[in-house]
Order: sequence, then C-alpha cells, then structure tokens
Amino acid sequence: MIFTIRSLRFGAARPAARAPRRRLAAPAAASLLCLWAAQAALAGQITVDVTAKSGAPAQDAVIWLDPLDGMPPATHGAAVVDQVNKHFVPRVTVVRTGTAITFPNSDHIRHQVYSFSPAKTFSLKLYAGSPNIAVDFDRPGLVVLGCNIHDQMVAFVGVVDTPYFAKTPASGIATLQLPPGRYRLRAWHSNAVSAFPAREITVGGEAGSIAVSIDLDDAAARAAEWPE
Ligand SMILES: [Cu+2]
Repeated sequence: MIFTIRSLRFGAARPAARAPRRRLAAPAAASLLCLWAAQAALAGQITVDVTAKSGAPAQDAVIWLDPLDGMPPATHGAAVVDQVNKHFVPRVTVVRTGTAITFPNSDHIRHQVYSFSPAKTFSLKLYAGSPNIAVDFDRPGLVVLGCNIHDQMVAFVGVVDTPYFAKTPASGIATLQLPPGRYRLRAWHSNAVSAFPAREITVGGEAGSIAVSIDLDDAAARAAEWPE
C-alpha cells in the first residue's frame, strides 16, 4: 500500500494508542470551546484523493482524522440508511460516535435489519414503511448491516471517534475542513486487501492535499477489517 503526500507535513508514525479523553471542569470546557471556535476560523481545506493501485478513483472509501491535540465536544447527530430495491442506500455510511441512525424501508416488501458486529449488535423486527426507531451507534468500529430476508443486502456503517471524516464520491476525492493541529489519518475501504497504515499529519491554516493509494480487490466477498 502506498501513501504519499503533496503538501502536508508528516510526522513520525506513532503507536496506535488513542489519545486520552480529557475530563474538564465547566470553566475549562468553556475555554476549550472558545479555542476550537478560534481554530475553526483558520481551518485548512484538505483534499484527500483516494485511488486503487490501478489508478482508478476509489469510491466509498472512508477517511477519518483523529485530532491529537484535543477533541471537539461530543455531538449527537442523526443519519439515515434507506432500503431501496432490496439494497441498502447508501451502501457505506460514516458517522461520529453517538449518532442515531434510522432505517426507513422504501420498498413495498418487508425487510428485517440486523447486525452481529461487536461495535453494534441489534435486530429490528420485520417491518414495512418507516418505523420511528433510531439505533444509537455509540461505539467506534465497523458495523456490518444485513437483512434476514434478503441475504444479498449488505451495508457498512463506519463509526469514528472524531467529527473529521468523509466518504469518497465517484471521483475518489473528498474534501475536509480541519482546524490546524496534528491528526492521525485513517482510511478504510470494504474491498481493501490490506489495512491502510495510520499516518500522523500536521495541518496548517493553508489548503493541502493528500494522495492515498489502496490495494483493492473488487471481487472480495468479505468486508475488509476495520483498523484498531
Ligand atoms: Cu430485505
């Protein structure tokens, strides 16, 4: 697997240990909010260009950056994974930890959504229409979705402990706005043959771009492992 950069500075690779969560008293937390607000004004626009070894754009790659200098406050977002013509739509979703996902059914047949993944094990009852049930994705990791009625239905939810993430469109190019600081860049693709090695990058206030090459096997029947 090849990793190159064009205009970002990379530090030495660090062990994969997660940065410790900080517990802050209320005044300190308020200061941290102000700090992040100030940094947001200086955000650098980072473009991540993901390609297969063949040079073809890699669609549906998941990119995320763990901030090493402090985590923005937790949020509780929402996302939707629909079911259309016996497919999950979208097939790949990336959300921050704490996001609630609903699973409407746009087909005229019933579906039954489940996951056995350790990051989120759940099972919805067989249903039609749009049940008012949201599943809280409260742990980081990969969640593989299936339908008990239609074995060919499969989808992936990447749950990440950071607000800085993206999924590549057909162009393979994703754009993120990042406050200046140090980050650990991670990447995953369902058809990756080998794990993408985490890299530390430093973002300044200026724009930059990162080229990521992933070895893909389009015929892979199993989902690639999620990096720890
Ligand atoms: Cu189904």
